[in-house]
Amino acid sequence: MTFSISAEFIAEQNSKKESHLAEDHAALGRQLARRGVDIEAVTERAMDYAVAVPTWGVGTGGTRFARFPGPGEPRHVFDKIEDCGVIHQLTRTTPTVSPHIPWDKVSDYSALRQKAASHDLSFDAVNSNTFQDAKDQIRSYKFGSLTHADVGTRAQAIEHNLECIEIGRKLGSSALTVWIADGSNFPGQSNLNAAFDRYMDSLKAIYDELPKDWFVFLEHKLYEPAFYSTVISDWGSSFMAASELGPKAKCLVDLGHHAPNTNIEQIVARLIRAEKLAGFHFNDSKYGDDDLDSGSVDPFRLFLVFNELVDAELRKASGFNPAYMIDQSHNVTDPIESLMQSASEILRAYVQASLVDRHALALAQAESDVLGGHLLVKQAFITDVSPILAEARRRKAGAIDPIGVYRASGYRNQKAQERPASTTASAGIV
Ligand code: PSV
Ligand code: MN
Repeated sequence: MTFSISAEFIAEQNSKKESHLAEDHAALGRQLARRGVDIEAVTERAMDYAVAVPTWGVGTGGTRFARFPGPGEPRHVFDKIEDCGVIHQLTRTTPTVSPHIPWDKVSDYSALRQKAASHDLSFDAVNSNTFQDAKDQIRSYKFGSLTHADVGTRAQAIEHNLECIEIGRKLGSSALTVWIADGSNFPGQSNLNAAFDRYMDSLKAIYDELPKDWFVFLEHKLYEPAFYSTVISDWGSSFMAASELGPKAKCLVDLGHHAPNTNIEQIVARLIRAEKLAGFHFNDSKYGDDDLDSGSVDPFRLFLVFNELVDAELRKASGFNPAYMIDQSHNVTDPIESLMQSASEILRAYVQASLVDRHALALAQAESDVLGGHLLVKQAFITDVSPILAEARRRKAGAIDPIGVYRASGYRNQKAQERPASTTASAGIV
């Protein structure tokens, strides 16, 4: 028997905080009522919101320099599912997991699906991996994959993506996320347009094999590991590719994949307008693709992204149905704690964005009331919606204080005993 956190334990821990939460929720309710906002409606929105957790996120990550393994790390995808299960059990915000192939390859996918279901989890978009060489792979991706100059290497990378679709079908997914590391490190190494043409040929071959109800999410990234040029470097290249491919191809926005100070919310707005927003890989950053915890460095930026999303949702923008996922590397924290905190911060941004008085905002904008418009957005951002988040969790039998309950449960120590440290584990993220 492996250790798990019981519903009784969560209820017992919650009972210590319930009366204070009720007071705080009621007080916030009165404050919001003065602004014409019904806290019950907002609490229900919070209860309905969901974001996917990446299987690779529950392992300790690392940098190019070192990886410092933590105790009780998951040894394989079944362990990862257990950890993802705890995140959902306590936060009630993460009912799906996003797998990465071949990291999560197994011989029996129905067993994996059942394991996930036993933790109230199902599978979100499958991520293909042609940015490193898999064991026993015939051709190397050192100089590229879907855009490699060698046709055989491209065929192998296409085949891998088709295998990902096959695995995804077995797991009940309906989307494939493609991020390639392809690019060049030296001017002259690669023909910039020929590489893009090869990308299109490869993606067309994958697109043609997508099941009827599937989407392919194209993930762009400015740089790294290619430091001179990246084939799908920005939302322009991604949008160009998705447009040429067709309606089942959309553009995924990883918050860390832009130049510093880029106005990401404006990119999001444009992709919504073009009906090409696939969804997100949430994380936070200070300098580049830092893969820090969502909302930890710049919560206002996260809020402004959600401001666009909620605006699109409420006006029922055509074709708007983004997939929300987290994509972070937890190098110095307990990954379960980081993911719970991140899910909570993402939900916070969603709830705050739901508080914007959109009617008043439209009026302010129409009248060029610059500061008036700004203050309406700012007022929503500075509202402490913590009682709504906690109450939404409590009503769904989650934890009022997820990290507190997790620490009190002793889950990590239990897993440290159950899961002997692996000597082979490499960096959890690249
Ligand atoms: C690349 O930096 C990325 O954001 C892609 O989504 C990968 O699948 C993920 O990180 C894990 O390496
Ligand atoms: Mn990503």
